[in-house]
Amino acid sequence: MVPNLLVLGGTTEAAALCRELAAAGIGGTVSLAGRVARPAPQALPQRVGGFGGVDGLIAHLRDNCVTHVIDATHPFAVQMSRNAVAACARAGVPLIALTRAPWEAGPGDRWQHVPDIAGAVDALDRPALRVMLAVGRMHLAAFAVHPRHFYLLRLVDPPEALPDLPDRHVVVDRGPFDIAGDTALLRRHRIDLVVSKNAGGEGASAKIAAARALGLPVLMIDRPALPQRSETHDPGEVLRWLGHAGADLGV
Ligand code: 3Y8
Ligand code: NAP
Repeated sequence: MVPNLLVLGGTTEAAALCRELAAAGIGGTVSLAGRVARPAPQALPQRVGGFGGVDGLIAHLRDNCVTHVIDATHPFAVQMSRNAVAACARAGVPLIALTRAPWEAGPGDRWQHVPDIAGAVDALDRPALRVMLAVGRMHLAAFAVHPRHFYLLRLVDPPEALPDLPDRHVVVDRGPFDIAGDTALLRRHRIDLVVSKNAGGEGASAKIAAARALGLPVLMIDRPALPQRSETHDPGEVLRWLGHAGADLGV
């Protein structure tokens, strides 16, 4: 069949996959939630906004004659991934996830693993520190229970309102980030501790390497559990999977 893909995007890997699909002349659409004001342009036609839960996604698959779904969302985008598994199973549309391996601590890393955002908040119940809180905008309010710390916040968009973190500095920037830049940022703000999701991949890893270089501890937020589905870390495997799943790739 002639493929008509739906790529659930929002990551570096999704953007790279879209470039490969477009170069191969494979038709599809990349989808974003609409979390940020000016999403980066993508190599495939883009749709922005939720589908309306599982039923909304099923209707989207049907109404747009989607032949295959590639879930290339962030490992912390668990609701989207759960919905994709449920919708594709009910609609009978093949699904594969393009993910990236979690980071693993190496020599020189001083990581304390916590299970989730709440675990990171609990782990900050200690005397005043200077904390780089690079977990985005959506979870900042949870940290307001520990106002004594200085927080270096990095956000994609200028914040309309910020939770009650009285001692903070906001950096508005979007990744992918680089090690030299993040090392300078940690130094400039005399950071004692970095809080990070275990995003994996390259785009968010600079702050982890910078913390290692500066001998700083990291509160590493482990990934939430994701539903069982076909997964790969390799965009080339996605193209092979498409061929095996009946897509006529014209090659
Ligand atoms: C809207 C779409 C690309 C994609 C780039 C990746 C790398 C750079 C690093 C830090 C950590 C953080 C955050 C981060 C990174 C990539 C990737 C990644 C982390 C964009 C994008 C969208 C989003 C949504 C945004 C979240 C936020 C998370 C900032 C595009 C730029 C912290 C994740 O303001 C908000 O509401 C922001 C929300 C979800 C997490 C949060 O809870 O706040 N990403 N990020 C996507 C959509 O609408 O569907 O414009 O490109 C994409 C990228 N952000 O093309 O190279 O692949 O992970 N994104 C984290 O890792 O903790 C920043 O500052 O060090
Ligand atoms: P989430 O909590 O898993 O999803 C919440 C709802 O947002 C979903 O049920 C869906 O709404 C909508 N949604 C999420 N991703 C979507 C997409 N790609 N296209 C269309 N709708 C989407 O999602 P999230 O963690 O907020 O992540 C949102 C986006 O940011 C995703 O594209 C993700 O890849 C990207 N991102 C997230 C993080 C992170 O730390 N969470 C980091 C980097 C990038 P409906 O139920 O209405 O369909």
